Amino acid sequence: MPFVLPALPFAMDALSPHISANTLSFHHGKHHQAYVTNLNGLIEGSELADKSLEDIILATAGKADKAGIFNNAAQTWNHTFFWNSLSPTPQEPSSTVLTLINQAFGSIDKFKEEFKKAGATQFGSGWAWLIQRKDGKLEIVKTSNAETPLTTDATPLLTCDVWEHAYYLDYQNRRTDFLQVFVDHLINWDFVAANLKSL
Ligand code: MN3
Repeated sequence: MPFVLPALPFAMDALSPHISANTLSFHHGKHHQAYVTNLNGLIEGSELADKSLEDIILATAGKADKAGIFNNAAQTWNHTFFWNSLSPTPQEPSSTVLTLINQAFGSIDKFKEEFKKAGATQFGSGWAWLIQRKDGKLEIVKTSNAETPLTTDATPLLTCDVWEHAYYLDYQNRRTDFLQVFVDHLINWDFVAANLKSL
């Protein structure tokens, strides 16, 4: 079965004014859709055609001759994870999440600073992530282009897309302003809590 673009988990205007309906309509309806369409075209009739998205990502990661499939599969997965990382209503971290944040970063404000820094210093296109290591500790990492922590033994908890298409219509070149809005207004802390692995 071909992959299908998942519906956004909120209305197109639900994140306004932080992320406009105009940005979301292009980002979801054009960019995310293109990754899904490209992926379906690339795997059609191949041994990957009946595999899960996660299995396709793992099977093609790091293989130069499969870069096209990896890029489109990982971007399909990363974008769905990004939509779920966003909340239309302000949220606070649960006590469990807050304890882990404080252990790893010292405070929620320090977490926000480090997350913003990761996104701002990702040269070119990519992603900022909050991940959970195998020992349970939280960490912030950044990845280039389509790269995703899904291919490591860490558990992704939260992501912010820092490709220009994620923010340019609303913030132009001001990626840091977009990241500030993300950490202050948009984080879906319930999603972070749901992604924590039980130790
Ligand atoms: Mn994007």
